[in-house]
Amino acid sequence: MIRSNTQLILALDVTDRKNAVRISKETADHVDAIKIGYPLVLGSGLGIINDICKSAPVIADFKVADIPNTDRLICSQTFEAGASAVIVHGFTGRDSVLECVKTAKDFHGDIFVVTEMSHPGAVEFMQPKALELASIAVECKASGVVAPATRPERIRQIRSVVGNLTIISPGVGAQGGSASDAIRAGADHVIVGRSIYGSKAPGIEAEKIVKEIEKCR
Ligand code: OMP
Repeated sequence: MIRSNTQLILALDVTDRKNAVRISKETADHVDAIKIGYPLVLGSGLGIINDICKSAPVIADFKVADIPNTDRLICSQTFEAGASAVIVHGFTGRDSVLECVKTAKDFHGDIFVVTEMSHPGAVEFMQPKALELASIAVECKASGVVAPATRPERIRQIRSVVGNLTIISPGVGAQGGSASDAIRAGADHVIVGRSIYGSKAPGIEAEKIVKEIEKCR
């Protein structure tokens, strides 16, 4: 389970193990979870999940998007390695998402389904289907969805579909979105990467974002 204290999730997209462990320790008190993905796992190996989860619950951002059997194998390897949650795509359809949710249950883990991504290209194919992807997450009983902090109005619309599912929202800082706007629009957590891990003092930077979020509560 990810925590629900600060509403901040760190996206730890560095590739070097030593650096990753240092940043995770410096930011641990300010984050509800640390999201890691291909950059760090390809750079440091799957064992990095176990290292990082000493500081905070780990969300594995593998954007799983395959046939159900392969999805099951990917999710079970990831939960076995110590992850608390896995991010999956919904465009592969209900059977694929359901298999991920079923696998997560065996490990008491969470699945987050991507709806509309935060980058400009997401308007081409994802935006027209985002609300349907959100409703697939609801039907499959996923724990939550990923929705774009770069478009707070879309977070509002996605919230109206997902009810009380957890919304985690990337795109703050380097991609132009604001933490407070995303939270006000209905996000439960914001995901922040470069603005934190790229700064000289990641702990202080994380604390600043948490204070910004606290002001809009
Ligand atoms: P920064 O742009 O550096 O703050 O990092 C954002 C993080 O969120 C990266 O790890 C992205 O891969 C991830 N992300 C998005 O930026 N947009 C999305 O729509 C979805 C994700 C994600 O699934 O986490």
